[in-house]
Amino acid sequence: MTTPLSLPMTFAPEVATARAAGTPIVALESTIITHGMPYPQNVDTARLVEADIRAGGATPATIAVIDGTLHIGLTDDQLNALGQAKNVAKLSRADIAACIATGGTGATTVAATMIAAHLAGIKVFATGGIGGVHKGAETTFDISADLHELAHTPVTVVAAGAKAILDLEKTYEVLESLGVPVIVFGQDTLPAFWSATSALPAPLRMDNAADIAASHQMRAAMGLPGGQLIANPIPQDAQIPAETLAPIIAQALDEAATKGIAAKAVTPFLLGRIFELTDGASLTANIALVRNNAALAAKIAASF
Ligand code: PSU
Repeated sequence: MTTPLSLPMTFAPEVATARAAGTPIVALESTIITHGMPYPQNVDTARLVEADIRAGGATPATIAVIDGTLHIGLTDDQLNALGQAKNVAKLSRADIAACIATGGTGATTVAATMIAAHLAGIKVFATGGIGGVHKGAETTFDISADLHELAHTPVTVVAAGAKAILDLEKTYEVLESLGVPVIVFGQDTLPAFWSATSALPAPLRMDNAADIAASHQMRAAMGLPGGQLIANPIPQDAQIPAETLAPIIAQALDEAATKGIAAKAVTPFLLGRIFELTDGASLTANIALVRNNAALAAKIAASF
């Protein structure tokens, strides 16, 4: 007989307090820190986003695996160390258990953060943009595990839509096939990450946090598995118009293809090149949109 293993999961002090008091908690991912933004802006942003959630009346819980323990909420020292660590694994559904079992350290993507948030009883999670169907997926089959996770795990994910480096039409087509509600906040078109709008119509639209929380609860009441994607447009004054970005994204994609960048390395490579090609403007917009998502997520968490 083998002894069942228990999950090493630990809560940061402020998260433990919020759980005991039953006050709202918002989960945050850590791949955006380790693979999505350069140091030191990554750590600065993580701190700002946590502060935004506190200002919105909720408690932030940044999630990561450190030395084989699943952390729900990080101390400032842990956040700072993760932001500077080299060769941190980028964990998704396929590899998070292996990382914990072998005592590893890794940052959680949207998919892995949803799994961890659900284990910790957290219903709302804020990030920048979800992964999705990559351009050229008809030959590479590169489709983010984030999409299937949204179909499986009952967490409401607040993002500025899918990242604009992706094939947005195919991404939303797959989400529809998987039965994932895509709710645009406050407008009739889907946002496109760094840009507030796109040519794609909003599958669903809601204008207040209470409706979003109610729709999450109604899915549970109906026994429907999975979460919801809340597509929250970047504020107008912080956006980069899609026309400005299109040639830059095309150049970054060309370079990725020429260099043979594949699998988990694609998204970090593209984000890094777009940062360079926009002289940092893409990062400024990314920070603004994550903070905007954190503020909405706090309101949704408070509505539960
Ligand atoms: N949001 C951002 N920057 C990021 C991410 C989200 O603003 O880097 C991360 C998330 O962790 C998401 C991942 O799950 O990018 C998508 O990676 P991939 O395309 O390899 O699935």
